[in-house]
Amino acid sequence: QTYHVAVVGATGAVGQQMVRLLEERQFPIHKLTLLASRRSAGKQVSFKGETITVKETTPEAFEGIDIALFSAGGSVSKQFAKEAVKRGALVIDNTNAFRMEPDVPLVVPEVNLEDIGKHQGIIANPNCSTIQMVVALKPIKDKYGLKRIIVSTYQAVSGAGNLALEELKEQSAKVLNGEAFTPEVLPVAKDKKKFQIAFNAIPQIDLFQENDYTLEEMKMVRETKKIMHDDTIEVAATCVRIPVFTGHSESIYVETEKEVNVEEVRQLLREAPGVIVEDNPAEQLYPLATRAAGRPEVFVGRIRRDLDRPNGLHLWVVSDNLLKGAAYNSIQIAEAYISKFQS
Ligand code: A2P
Ligand code: 11C
Repeated sequence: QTYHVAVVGATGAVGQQMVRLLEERQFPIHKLTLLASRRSAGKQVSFKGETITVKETTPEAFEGIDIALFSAGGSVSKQFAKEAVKRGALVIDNTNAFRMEPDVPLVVPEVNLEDIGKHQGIIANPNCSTIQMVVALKPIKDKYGLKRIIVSTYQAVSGAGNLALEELKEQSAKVLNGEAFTPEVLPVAKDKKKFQIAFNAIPQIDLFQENDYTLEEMKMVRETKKIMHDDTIEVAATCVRIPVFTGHSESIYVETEKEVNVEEVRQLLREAPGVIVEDNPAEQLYPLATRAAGRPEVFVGRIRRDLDRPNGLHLWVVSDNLLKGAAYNSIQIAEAYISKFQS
């Protein structure tokens, strides 16, 4: 069987990766529809040697679509995802629009594949920084139990989209050339103030919430509990944007129920699906964003026991935010849906 697939946000940082992966993985497609805003209607994209013309996203554009991959921002998903479902599509949504709704599974295949079976037309793809963290922590949770997570992120600008990528490139050149500039995109397009990202670190990703955490930080908290089916895990996050193009890095501290054994943790992670352990201090081997970019796995290293707590563990976790954090995870969900859950 083959499918008519739509990518919504096909011209964006994630959408472009979705199109590339659909081609590269030989996803069973007989027709690909590429949708974006009116601004991009008429743009041409090549797919398997053919040229596809991007169309404006409208309710009617979803007629005949079997699987719709959304990555055009939460407001576009809110406006169109249900229109797609109404017309018979399965929606895999890579935005924050429906993630916390009880009847929408929030899926990382390495962690909670079985939740796909509960969908009512929409399956949500978690936030990039959550995905790489739960992939690394799932084997640890299964073996030792997880009481608490404290995570600090070092997130790449591509997480904020193509405009943010352009801003980092242009600003970096201007700083090096001593030219003046006005920040326009980061930290958050929809917030009042903008700050320099080149040669800087900005401790704000998305908007501040009433509790003084940012939305990105609260996504990591809520999504982790939902994906792991455990509201008792204590999670606190600090999310920081750094001038890296692609690849989110995370310093994660966890407290487990049972005492951890570092060599055993390394072995567990070596055997874990989707994980590559890079951990050898003697050889200066540890995960790097520059090495993770372009790869689908989650890289884990710097694994060490806390100096004071026998059930405390520190890890450094890196992954390509556009791939495992977004496009690749969505396509894994689509592939699992086709092979295991289609009725
Ligand atoms: P467009 O290129 O036409 O603006 P990024 O994450 O890189 O910023 O990309 C966002 C994606 O979401 C782009 O493909 C963008 O299309 C798309 N998009 C933005 N606004 C809309 C909208 N109102 N309707 C449909 N697609 C949208
Ligand atoms: C970032 N994590 O790096 C964000 C991007 O909820 O899917 C993804 C936002 C989301 O800016």
